[in-house]
Amino acid sequence: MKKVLITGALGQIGSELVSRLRKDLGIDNVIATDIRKLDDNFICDEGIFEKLDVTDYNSFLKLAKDNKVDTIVHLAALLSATAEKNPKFAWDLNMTGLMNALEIAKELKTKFFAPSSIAAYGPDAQPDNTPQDTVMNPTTMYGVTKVAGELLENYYNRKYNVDSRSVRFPGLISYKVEPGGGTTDYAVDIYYQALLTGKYECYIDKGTKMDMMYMDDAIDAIVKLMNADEKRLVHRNSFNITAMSFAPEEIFESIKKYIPNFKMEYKVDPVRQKIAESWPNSIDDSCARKEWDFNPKFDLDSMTKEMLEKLEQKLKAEGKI
Ligand code: AKB
Repeated sequence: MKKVLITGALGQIGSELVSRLRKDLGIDNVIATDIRKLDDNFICDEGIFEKLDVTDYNSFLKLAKDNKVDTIVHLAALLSATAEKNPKFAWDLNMTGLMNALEIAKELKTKFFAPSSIAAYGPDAQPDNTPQDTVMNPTTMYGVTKVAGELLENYYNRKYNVDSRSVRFPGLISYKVEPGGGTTDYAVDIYYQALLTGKYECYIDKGTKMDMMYMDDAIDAIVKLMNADEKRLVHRNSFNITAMSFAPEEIFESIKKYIPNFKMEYKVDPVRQKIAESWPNSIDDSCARKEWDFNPKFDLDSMTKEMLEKLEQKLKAEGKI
C-alpha cells in the first residue's frame, strides 16, 4: 500500500483508518472520500478529501485514476439495523458500491479491502466458536449483502486476479466517531451514557452475547492483513476476527469497576434483538491468527479503562461534562 483511496471515510472505521494511514504513508497518500460533507466530526481534515457517491461509477473511477491509487479500501455501506428498515436501498447501496469498487480495482490493478461482518452468519451456524468455513445462511439483508460481497470479492480474485482481502468484523468500539445504524452500537452508547448521565437503557437483552473489538485492534488488523504475505493466505474473503465476546451485563459490570454508581435497565428493541440473536455468540478466528498473525491487544477490562479515560477527555473538551 503506497497510495490509498478510502470510501466511507467519515464513518466510525474510516475516520480512524484515514488518520492511521496518513501517519504511515504520508498525508497526501490517502484520498478520503464520503457521500457526506467534511465537518467537525472528521478528525483528520488536513489531507485530500473528495465527496463521492460510490454508486456513481464514473466519478469513482475518475477519482481513483486521477490520484493514481494502488489500493482501494471500500467502507461505504449501510449497517444492520438501518439496512433492515430499508432492505432494497441497502442491497442497492451495498452491492452496487462494492461492484463498482471491485471493477475499478480490476481496471486499475489496485489492491482491495472491504469489510465483511459477523452478520454474514445466520442462526443455522454453530453459535459458539463458529468456524471460519461453515454454513452461513444470514437472515438479515445486511448479512445477505455481506455474504454476497465475500463471494464477489473471491470471484474477482480468482477470475481477474484482484488482490482482494477482507475480515468479518465484530462490533467495533471506539470513542472518536460514533457508529450509526448497527446492532452492536449499544456497546459504544453505554460508555457515553455512563459518563454523561450515569445510567443506561439497553436495547439488547441480558444474556445476548456478541463478538466485539476495540477500534485500535480493528485498524491494526486492516493494516496487518493488507501487508501480509500473499503466499501465506489460504483464505481471503473474509477472515473471522474477534477480541472478546460479551453480553450487556458483562460490559455493565466492567464499567461499574470504574463508575460504581452506574445503573442499567433493559428496554429491548425487538428488531435489533432479533438481529443479535441470529448472529454467533463467539466466532473462531484461528485462521486469521495462523495466516497473518492477527493478535488483538485489548480485552473487555483494558478496553473499558481506555474508553472511559479517552471519552471523558473528549466530552470535557466538548463542554458536555
Ligand atoms: C452492526 O452491528 O451492524 C455492525 C456489524 C457487526 O457489522 N457493527
